[in-house]
Amino acid sequence: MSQVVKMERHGEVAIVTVDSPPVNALSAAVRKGIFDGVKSAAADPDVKAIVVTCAGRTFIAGADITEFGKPPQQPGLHEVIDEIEKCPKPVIAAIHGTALGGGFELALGCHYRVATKEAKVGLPEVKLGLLPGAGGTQRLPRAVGPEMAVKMIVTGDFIGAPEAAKAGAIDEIVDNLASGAEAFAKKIVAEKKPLRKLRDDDSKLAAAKADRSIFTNAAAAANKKGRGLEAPVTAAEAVSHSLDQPFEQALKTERELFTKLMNGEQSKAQRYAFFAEREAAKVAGVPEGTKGRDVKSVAIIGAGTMGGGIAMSFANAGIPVTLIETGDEQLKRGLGIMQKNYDATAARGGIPADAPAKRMGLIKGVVGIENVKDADLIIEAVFETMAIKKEVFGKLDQYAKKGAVLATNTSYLNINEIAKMTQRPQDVLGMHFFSPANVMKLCEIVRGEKTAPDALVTAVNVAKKIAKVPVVVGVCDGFVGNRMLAARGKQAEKFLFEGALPQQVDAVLTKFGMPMGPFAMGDLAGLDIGWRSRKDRGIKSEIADAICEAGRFGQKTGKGYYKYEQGSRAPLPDPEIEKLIEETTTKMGLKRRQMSDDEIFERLMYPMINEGARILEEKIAQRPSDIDVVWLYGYGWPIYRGGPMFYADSVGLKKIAERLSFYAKQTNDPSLEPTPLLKKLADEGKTFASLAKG
Ligand code: T1G
Repeated sequence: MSQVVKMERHGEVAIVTVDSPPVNALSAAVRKGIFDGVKSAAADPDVKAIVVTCAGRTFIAGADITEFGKPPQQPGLHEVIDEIEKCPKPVIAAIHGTALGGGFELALGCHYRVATKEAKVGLPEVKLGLLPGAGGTQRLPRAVGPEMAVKMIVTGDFIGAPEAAKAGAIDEIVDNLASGAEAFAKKIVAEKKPLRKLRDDDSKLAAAKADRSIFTNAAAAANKKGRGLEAPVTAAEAVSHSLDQPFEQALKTERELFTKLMNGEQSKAQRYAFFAEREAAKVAGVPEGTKGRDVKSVAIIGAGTMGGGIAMSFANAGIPVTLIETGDEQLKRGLGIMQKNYDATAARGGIPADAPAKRMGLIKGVVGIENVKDADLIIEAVFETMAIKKEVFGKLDQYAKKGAVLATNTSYLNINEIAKMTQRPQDVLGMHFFSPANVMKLCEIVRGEKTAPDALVTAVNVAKKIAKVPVVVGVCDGFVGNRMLAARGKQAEKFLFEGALPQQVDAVLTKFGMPMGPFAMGDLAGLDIGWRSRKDRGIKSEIADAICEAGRFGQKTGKGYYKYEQGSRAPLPDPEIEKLIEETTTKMGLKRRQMSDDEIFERLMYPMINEGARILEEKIAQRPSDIDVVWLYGYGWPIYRGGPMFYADSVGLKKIAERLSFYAKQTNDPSLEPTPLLKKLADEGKTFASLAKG
């Protein structure tokens, strides 16, 4: 047998075991090992049944994504599944962990399936811009019915083994996988059960033949959730052919549709994003094998919007937190907002009805910072001024136990300054959550100049534990995300003086796939925040200031760059704003002009990419893909476009450098000139991705 697949005999049952860490992905070696194992067991006269199982933490978690784009190696997954399905002896899949993608498709090609209660199954290929390409679109509808199948395939959601058993995809839930699967195999043989093939069982399709709206509804729902994504709609189409094409032909159609997606731009970007997210959690520049500190108790300081959202993130992950405020009133208000949030989510079915009580039960509200004394991790989320943060960290130094990690949620203040308020700068770092903190997945882990490696690894581990996506960044104004956002915002601001209106600028980005443009974002966050900060720094911005002077702070006042109807968050263009812009620019003696969408797009996108290149030059980000992860999970960058640096490589750095130079001259703004790193890569015909290869 092969290195990664073993075959042994337990009496009349052959056990084919895949052992290919970390997730038993279907690499060429694994496929060959299973193929050979099943073939030789089928030929062995003493073998009456075959069990396919996996060592390690999970059943096969899918095709080996690292092999995509490389020349295919035989046997393909289809051949392996065909070998199993046509085997003259019953083949039973023994599932634990997460049987996903090609792994679940292989299990569906088996004659029977058993699983542990904790196991999960799913066809998440759409998350990679693909669809199940090894028969899943045809076997799953025959196992569970087309309606449940198309929903699972179009969303990529996993389901638990008990639910899958109830629906007909799993035959038995076993307590002990090895003995349970073997006993099940012996029972099948003893009872002379038929070699049941899903391809031959159309009984669950009949009901849906009359109602094909299940496919259009599933696709429409997916489209609503992931605007612009091709895979969900194509996957729904593939599943629908289970009703109108014979099995073999529908498999062929599935293959064609799969190949089209696999070779398309969207899947390349989504597969890149899959690995980029995992790469980001690997902290560069810490000694190999650095372990994180034990975190058994967490305290959060500040029950405001951010502190409350962070507390909810821990509670959502089932982790108890102590939430500390300076007074009962503030604490009560903060807990009240969380309770309201949970109740609203439960009311719309987002979480179980009993979840609000359970999760609020994990959040212990107390008054007084001395309550941090037992915490292993303390996250400060108080008012965003350096003076207050310094005061808090001075107290943390006094009350926190030795070895506690002291994290600030600041979105741009200097962590090194804050760390100086303590005798333990090695324990201080940033955990920059994005608002709303209980929803947004990104957490920028800000590394201070003295932050200890194990403190960093601790913060990364905790972020992953609360289902966040951690990215380690360096100290600078705005770290990675907000620094690039500021570069983009500076250009957007100029467009209003030059001739564009907020709605034109925002539409250019929403057409690209961003959830909203800079002006709608400003209205959402509140224009008064920027206004106050400009006044503190003595900076004038005539149009933005005039808008705030008119009391238009954005959604919170029903008017900002846009107007908002009562109870609606939809931004509506406001003629008042057009008038205000005209008047302000006329007073300034400016002549506005028609701006093209292309110019607006390039002058929003390329300065942002240029700032990303500066961030790499200054080593504020460890790798270009980290910058992409920040934008994918912190700002809703469309997953099918990979991230700003991935996108820049797809445009070509030469073109971007040329356009930046052009705009630098056209707008007399030397800061737009391509930064040396971008210029060098462009001149050498290289990509940002080439930096990651070292
Ligand atoms: N191929 C290659 N490597 C994979 C992999 C895969 N399918 N899945 C995970 N890894 C690596 C991952 O990069 C990381 O590596 C390590 O395993 C642990 O992953 C024909 C074509 C299984 C739920 O989409 O959802 O089948 O960083 O950090 O949080 O129709 O991994 O340690 O070096 O995510 O415990 C379909 C993708 C493929 C499943 C485990 N399958 N994987 O989560 O660990 S397409 C998927 C996951 C397909 C067929 C089609 C998760 C997980 P490293 P991790 P985790």
